[in-house]
Amino acid sequence: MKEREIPRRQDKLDIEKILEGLESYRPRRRGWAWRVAAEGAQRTVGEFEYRETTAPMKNGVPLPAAGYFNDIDPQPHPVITTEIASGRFEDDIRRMRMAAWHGADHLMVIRTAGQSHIDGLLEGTPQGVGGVPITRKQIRAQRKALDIVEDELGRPLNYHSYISGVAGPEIAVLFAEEGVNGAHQDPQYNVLYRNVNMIRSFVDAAEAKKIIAWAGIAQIDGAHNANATARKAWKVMPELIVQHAINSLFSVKAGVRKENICLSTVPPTAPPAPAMRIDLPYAVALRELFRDYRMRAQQNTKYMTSSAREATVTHTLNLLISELTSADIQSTITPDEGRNVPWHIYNVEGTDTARQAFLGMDGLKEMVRLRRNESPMKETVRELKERAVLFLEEILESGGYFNAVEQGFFVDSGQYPARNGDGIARKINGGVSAGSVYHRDPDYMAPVTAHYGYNNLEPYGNAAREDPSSLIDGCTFENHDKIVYIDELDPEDNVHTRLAETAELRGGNTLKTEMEWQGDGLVLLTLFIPAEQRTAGAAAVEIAGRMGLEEVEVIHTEVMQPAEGTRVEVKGKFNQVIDISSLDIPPEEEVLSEEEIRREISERPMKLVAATVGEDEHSVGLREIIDIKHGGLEAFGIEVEYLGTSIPLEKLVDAAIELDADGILASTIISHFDVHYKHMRRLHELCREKGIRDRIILLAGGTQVTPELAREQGVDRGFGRGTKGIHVATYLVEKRREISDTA
Ligand code: Z97
Repeated sequence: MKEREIPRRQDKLDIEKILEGLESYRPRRRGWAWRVAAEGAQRTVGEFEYRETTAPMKNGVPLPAAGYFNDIDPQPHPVITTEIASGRFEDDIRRMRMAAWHGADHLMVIRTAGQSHIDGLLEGTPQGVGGVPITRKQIRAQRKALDIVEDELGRPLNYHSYISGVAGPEIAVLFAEEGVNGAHQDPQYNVLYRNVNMIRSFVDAAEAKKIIAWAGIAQIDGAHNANATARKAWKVMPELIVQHAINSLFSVKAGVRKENICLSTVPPTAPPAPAMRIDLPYAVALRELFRDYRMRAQQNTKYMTSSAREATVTHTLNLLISELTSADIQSTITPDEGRNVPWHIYNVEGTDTARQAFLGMDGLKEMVRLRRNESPMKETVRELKERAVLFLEEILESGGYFNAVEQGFFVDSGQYPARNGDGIARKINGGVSAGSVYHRDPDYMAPVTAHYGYNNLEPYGNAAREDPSSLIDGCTFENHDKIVYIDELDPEDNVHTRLAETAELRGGNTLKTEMEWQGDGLVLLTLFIPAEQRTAGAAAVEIAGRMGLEEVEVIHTEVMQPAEGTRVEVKGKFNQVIDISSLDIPPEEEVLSEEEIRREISERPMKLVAATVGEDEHSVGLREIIDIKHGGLEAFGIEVEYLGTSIPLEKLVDAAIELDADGILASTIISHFDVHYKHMRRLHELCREKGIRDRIILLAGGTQVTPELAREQGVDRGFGRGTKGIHVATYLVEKRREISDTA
């Protein structure tokens, strides 16, 4: 495979190949990419005209119900985010591809341990040190993989991580060098949640933002962390607005374009709270105050438990707010955050929930209008804005932001102007790296492309003033060759040793179930146990153990009724490897499209006679195959004369002759002494005796019918368990074509 050859849809990404030559890999673009609105013909997808869709993808996995609409895969307007960080970047690469095929175009790498706590770049750090710190190798491998997936999909994919902590500016440089497209950057996050000194944080942020501006990186702020941290998230709404304002304006002053500044907003509450009544006016107030900026809406994960169903409903209601207030980026996290199972499937589910909801709501705003200037929206929005403005004024009165933080203004559980005195207070001269900010010397000069503040370029001439990095023939931003690439240093814990352990599983001959990491053996089991919650949990663990699962843990219980029973979900490990050659893989049944069958039948009508034969009164299965309601033969325009139950074979054949039918459909459920196969043989013989066998199609169906054995009896085709109308219709159409061709 050449460096960026597009894999075929049936081929896996070759991780080893991606890791090859990383030292010389160059990102091919910089900066954030928004989706491109669908215009003109692109707005019609299949039978539908959309209002808010974006350019289609060349590949993808359509939503499950798309099968009813010719597998259409329209793409909604907002960028869709998924957060991925299993701790093994090589496994995350595969997950990114899966999520991207489902429509995620913002792949966010989150880390399990605070990068903010690390005070430098860890170039050669293997997985496992302090969680998952960011390394150049990890970023480069993932960006390279995403470049390949971009080509497959024909749409840009945004790669994202955090610029925080005392190594923030260095990380910003790393991101600019490696083609990272989006980043969280907000000094308030450092101060409040990571206790990094506030002066240092704001100075670092100035530098980081300057680089963000140069690299066209989209910035996401950290205001939402206040509603994740506050005891009552809906109380901090005025403060959230203030935090957004501080970081946004700071970024503008550092040169970031407003369309790259994305406010991170989360609907503050969730049902059973009256969420829409509280969250919608908040979203409206925010968007009005920050009209020129972009909104990155996140789902509420504070008020979720381990019920994936409940989380999905909250997520969907959040999506309604995003639709009504035109969010630009929709973050999906995973509905499984509450169960701490950040598995592949949930990234895909979260992405699909967003895609499905947005598509379903396409054009909603044409019909439903927010009653913005009527009560109660009018007053609520106004009140929120006023509280935020008063908050800002009080910050000024108290001597500015640093003093306000010192006095514990932020993340207080009272709704401003109320204060409960439980805010996060930090000392101006305290925290990590306090006292580490110095004035630049008069002769200070840095020959770099993007730099904040004093740089004493006067003595170096005009060219240097325009472009200081020209003094050194370009810094690493212009000249990628100047980057020193350091590979992983740990001989034991590195990607190659990890991949060696799973080499067998990637060879194509064996399989092991997986949720997070190749070969992890993880499975999820859902059970209903007719017992109260604690007993049910213990029973579920016992049952899973007896089924052969190891390391079993309950991840969710839900009371159905306190005494009658409990729904339990357990995870466990199934540590066996399956040999693919030992599997009995049924051949794929190919069906014609519904349209093709309908067209053919309308051009050339088809008639069948049908009955259950012999002494057989079981008619439900046959009726389902015939019935229009469940996609039976009638739905395709095939005329079926249903003769009833327990019909003698002679009568069936005579009726076929009389009606000049194209085929006979005999249903036979009873199978004692192989009576069903005997009936089939007799049917075939009768048709021969009456001289119609060569022009009639004989079909036999039933739960015990094996297609091969049916054919041995002389009928054209047998249909067993699981047959649907479309299977029979496909066969009929194809068989009739075959008869016509040979006639
Ligand atoms: C999100 N679901 O998407 P550390 N800077 C800011 C942050 O908000 C965060 C960090 C840095 C969430 C992800 C919350 N955000 C989690 C403004 C974290 C990360 O380097 O891990 O300490 O910081 O926003």
